[in-house]
Amino acid sequence: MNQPVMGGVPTVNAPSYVKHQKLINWVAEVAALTKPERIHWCDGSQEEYDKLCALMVAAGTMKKLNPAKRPNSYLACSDPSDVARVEDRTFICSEKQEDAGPTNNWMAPAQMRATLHDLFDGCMRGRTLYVMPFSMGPLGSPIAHIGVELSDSPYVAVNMRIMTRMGKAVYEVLGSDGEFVPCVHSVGAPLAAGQQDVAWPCNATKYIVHYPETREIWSFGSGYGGNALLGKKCFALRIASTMGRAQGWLAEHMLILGVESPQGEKHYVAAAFPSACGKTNFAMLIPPKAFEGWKITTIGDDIAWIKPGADGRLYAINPEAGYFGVAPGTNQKTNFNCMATLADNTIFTNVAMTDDGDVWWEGLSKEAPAHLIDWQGKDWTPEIARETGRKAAHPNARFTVSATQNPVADAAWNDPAGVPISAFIFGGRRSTTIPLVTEARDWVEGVYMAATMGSETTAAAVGQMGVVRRDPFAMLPFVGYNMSDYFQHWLDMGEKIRAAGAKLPHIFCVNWFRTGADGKFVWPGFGDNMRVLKWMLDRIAGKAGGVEHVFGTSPRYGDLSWDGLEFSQQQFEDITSVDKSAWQAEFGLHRELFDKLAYHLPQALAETKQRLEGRLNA
Ligand code: O2Y
Ligand code: MN
Repeated sequence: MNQPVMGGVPTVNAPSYVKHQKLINWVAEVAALTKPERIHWCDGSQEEYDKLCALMVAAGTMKKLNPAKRPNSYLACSDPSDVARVEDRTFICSEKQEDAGPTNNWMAPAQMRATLHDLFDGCMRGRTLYVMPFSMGPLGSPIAHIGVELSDSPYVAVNMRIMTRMGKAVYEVLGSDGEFVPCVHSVGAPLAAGQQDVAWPCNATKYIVHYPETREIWSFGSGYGGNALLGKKCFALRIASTMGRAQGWLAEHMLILGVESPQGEKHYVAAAFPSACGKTNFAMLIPPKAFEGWKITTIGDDIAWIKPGADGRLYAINPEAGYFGVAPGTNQKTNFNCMATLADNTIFTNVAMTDDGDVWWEGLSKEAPAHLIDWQGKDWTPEIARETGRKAAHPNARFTVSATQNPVADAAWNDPAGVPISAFIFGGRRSTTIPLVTEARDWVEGVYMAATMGSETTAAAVGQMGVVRRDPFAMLPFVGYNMSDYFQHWLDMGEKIRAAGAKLPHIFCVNWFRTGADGKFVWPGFGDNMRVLKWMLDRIAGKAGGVEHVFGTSPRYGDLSWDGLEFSQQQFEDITSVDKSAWQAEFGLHRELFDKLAYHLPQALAETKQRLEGRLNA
């Protein structure tokens, strides 16, 4: 890892297998600016991963978990100030402000470049700059794209190895002049000569910056999740959404799952939910006993890249290679397959540690252990929790684990061709108003449903929790350009598929989260969501009934299969009823959204709103 230092900056010393001169020059440029002590070109090997983990254990960044309980696994605990995505510090720096739109923070690129230049100047002093080539999607897939992240965080390097196809093989696809998205990341904590490092270096000043026109990402000050693993939200959603718009494809905040009937009929559906609404659980769902013979398999749990295939249909890949899921609430009952996935080879972040060297988080077991070390390194007992309300794990605590460990990974999860999408599902967390499931009457009404989605906020982003915010397509923090142009892109994609004579995916809107008078969820959710999925497949096959209402078609009580579940007609009413006054208020909120997005708002959506409101009031 050590390299000769020339005038305070290490020589680049690219390995001989790196043939891409532009990439080598860029690494040299960034090194000249950031002034790391050494440069390490990641090869993505297990040996490299093990060495970096050992280095972090020695530095106090990670603890090795008891190998008898959790083989090959680690716990990292972040600085308490660095625990989630920072949306208020996330910027889309397009030349024109209107191209970022009213839902994104914006700064002129030249001004941002000047600000970042000062921050990045010498920011890696005393640290190693890791060069990480990665493919989002199977190597060489026509749907995949390549990025290279430069980071001074070994935690980022090991997480990127799990979350992306990272390493030497990427250079073969890149060749001498292949395209890549340059991603620069620093924790923003330079070390003076002899200065002792802290366990989780970071900086109070944070910038997560995207230049959509030049397709670059620069991230400063945070070492956590979506702020630092730049292949994920920054590339696979914000930058990729701009690439998709220019090139005629979709980059979406969607899980992808396969659903196969006992007769062997198989469909793939892509589903968008806001952060921390149970996407990983849905992607790994186990059907209830009464659904003997039905199989659910996972392609991806968070992001989908979707391109038209030769037959005009939409084909999707999961651009990621692992899961960075929320730990709290995950247990054998809520997500058995996930717990099996986490049995070994996992990095946990901000969960608690048991006295025998394993991990624990709220919701893992009914009873908490008598003693834990919490995510902040403090003693924790159930009594302390009762007295202070202090959680053992941070609510946004995460696991990083390879998709290959998922026992229900779909056979095609790594298929470069992707899988054909039969339906899109859009969901939000709403305690009132939105019915359990509604099928849109057509593509435009489906786009309207997705565009006007709202959801109660969760811990995945810094900010107030539990307030309803509009979250179009579950993409509010992730569209890398003007939201109204994004709506138009969806409408255009529908037109293109129709023009190609291909079948359009059906569009459904779901809400698992309606609550009763006691404030508790009425719908059991989890495995029982299979009942809703089956209705969708039957709709696609043209064999399920429903009732058409103002916003589309929903099942009647008798249209869902209730085998093995006691769920009364009244309970069904409670989660499917369409309350006129609640919907009038809802349309008021749609109007507020459309007022905000008035610039370039597609006429088709304004007309759809008028038509639906007219129907409601008729
Ligand atoms: O950076 C974080 O705190 C996690 S954000 C995240 C991670 C995995 C999947 N989705 C999300 C999200 O915020 O949507
Ligand atoms: Mn997500």
